[in-house]
Amino acid sequence: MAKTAMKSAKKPTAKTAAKPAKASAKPAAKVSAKAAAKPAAKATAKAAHKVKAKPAKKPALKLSMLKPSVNNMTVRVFARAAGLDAAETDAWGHTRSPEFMARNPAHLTPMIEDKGLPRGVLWESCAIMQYLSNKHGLEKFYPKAPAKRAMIDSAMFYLVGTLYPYVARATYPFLGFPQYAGEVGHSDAHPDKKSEAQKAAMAAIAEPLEVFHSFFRDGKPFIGGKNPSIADIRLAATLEFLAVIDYALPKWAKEYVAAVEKKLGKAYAEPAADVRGYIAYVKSQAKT
Ligand SMILES: N[C@@H](CCC(=O)N[C@@H](CS)C(=O)NCC(=O)O)C(=O)O
Repeated sequence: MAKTAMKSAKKPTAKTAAKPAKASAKPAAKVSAKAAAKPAAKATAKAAHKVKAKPAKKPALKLSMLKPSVNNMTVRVFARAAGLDAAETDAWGHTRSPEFMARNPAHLTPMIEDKGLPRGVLWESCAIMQYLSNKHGLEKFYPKAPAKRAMIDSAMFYLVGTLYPYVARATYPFLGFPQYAGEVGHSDAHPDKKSEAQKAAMAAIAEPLEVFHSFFRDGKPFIGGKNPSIADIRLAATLEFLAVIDYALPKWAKEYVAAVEKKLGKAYAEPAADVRGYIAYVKSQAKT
């Protein structure tokens, strides 16, 4: 993964190296007309300076991600919706490589790289969205007022700490993702026991889901109010996984995900297509 990231970082440098050759050819012609007034060496230096003034546009943000993951989809949607220029590196199969682990011992994606961070990298989808919102003053997604912000934080912590573990236990066996150590799904228990545990997790989803609706949305279109906040991006993305088990989402939840997608447009649809495509693939494999 680190190698891939380095490769993509090197590309613009190669392009940049090609451009000055062209650019310096043009000013050279102009230079000959003015040669009497200015020495060629000075003119060439000026031309080189002109080229330097237009550096190749570098992506502001490096994001290591896995396309089928809703944790990753969350940050991919957010980066697009917030207009942040993110260079995505597909970390599939690389998260436990020595290069990746040296930077991120938790081997988790999404992961961003940013010079301002004390350790250079940051993982955890919600922490990434909070950091980027703070850094770029994106109050539309993450309000500054303490009470409003606290509700967004509460919704996200509740999602990561309560809803997501149920979603993972219910869907990971079908997604082909490894389950968490210490859980029935991860053990060598009889398949009937694993199926029982999966069904129990699936049944447990309804309660926290309803809490998002009745408590956090509280009659508003989104947890954030009129517009989707980072908590809404996190929730809508999470619900995408439930399609793999044909979970019967309540009407409000279907309309809610559709509303988040409508508001965010391509910013949502593009990363969602990767998750949906993976689910469609997994389901097609299960049928054969
Ligand atoms: N709570 C974390 C979960 C991150 C996570 O579980 N990432 C998984 C993909 S869904 C991962 O990168 N796994 C790769 C590995 O453990 O090697 C978040 O919201 O970012």
